[in-house]
Amino acid sequence: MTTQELTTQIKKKNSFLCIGLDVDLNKIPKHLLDSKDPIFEFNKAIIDATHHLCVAYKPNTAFYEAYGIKGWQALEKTIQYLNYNHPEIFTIADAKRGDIGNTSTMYAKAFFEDLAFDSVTVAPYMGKDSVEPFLAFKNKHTIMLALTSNKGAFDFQTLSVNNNELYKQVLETSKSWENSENLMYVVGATKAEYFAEIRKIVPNNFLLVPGVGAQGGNLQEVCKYGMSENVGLLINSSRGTIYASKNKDFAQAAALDALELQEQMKAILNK
Ligand code: OMP
Repeated sequence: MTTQELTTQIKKKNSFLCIGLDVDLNKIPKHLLDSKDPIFEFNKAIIDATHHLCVAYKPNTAFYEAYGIKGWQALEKTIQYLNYNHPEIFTIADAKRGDIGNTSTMYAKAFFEDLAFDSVTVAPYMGKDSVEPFLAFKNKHTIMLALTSNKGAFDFQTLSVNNNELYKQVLETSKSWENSENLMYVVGATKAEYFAEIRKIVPNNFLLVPGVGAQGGNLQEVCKYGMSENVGLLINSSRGTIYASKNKDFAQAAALDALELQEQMKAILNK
């Protein structure tokens, strides 16, 4: 999917919501545990109830890998269900990969070719040759960590390097990498006050913004400083949306939470 197609979807749906499919068997409604594939059944119900309100889904692979082969099969079924039924929806494998070049190529093949995700999250720590193998894939997107939503972001990401904060250096340096037009960046919603500075360096790239809902980030603030001409934001909500209810009405409750976020987004887009 191209970023142009993503922006078209955003305008059509009046939404830049990404729903995080972080499935924890301890948190899903008990009645689903009797089914053959509870993770997939949960995802399918959430997708069926919310697909008209969001433009992206982001399964975090940790929540699948934790359940071994069954978890990985549920991830595969989920992405196949999405690509077959909702090919216009942007898909993010939140895997935070990155390694020496030949290994990164295999990670990229796993997520872009085998599982057919539109994008994957990548850590920048190992530098250019660890990220460029992901960027080599046409019409696929590499979402690199810039300034993350957690407290530990201040351990390294804001340290001064060459009189520049490290996360800013990451943004600046990565702009010169081959196929850098395929880059998006992760910036936490809990760091709203940093968005204006970030937009000076990357005015047009899409930013994946996790941290609203359960982590307390503020949607209005993020949009005020982070929105670009082509919108340029994907705001993620995982726990706050998918676990809105623990009961049989979980999918309707997720849809209500998503609707609330989408209505806020619509108001912002139409301002
Ligand atoms: P909730 O806090 O439940 O909405 O989930 C946030 C999701 O975004 C989880 O899958 C996190 O792993 C992920 N995430 C962050 O919370 N903070 C970041 O800085 C980066 C990510 C991410 O890359 O998506």
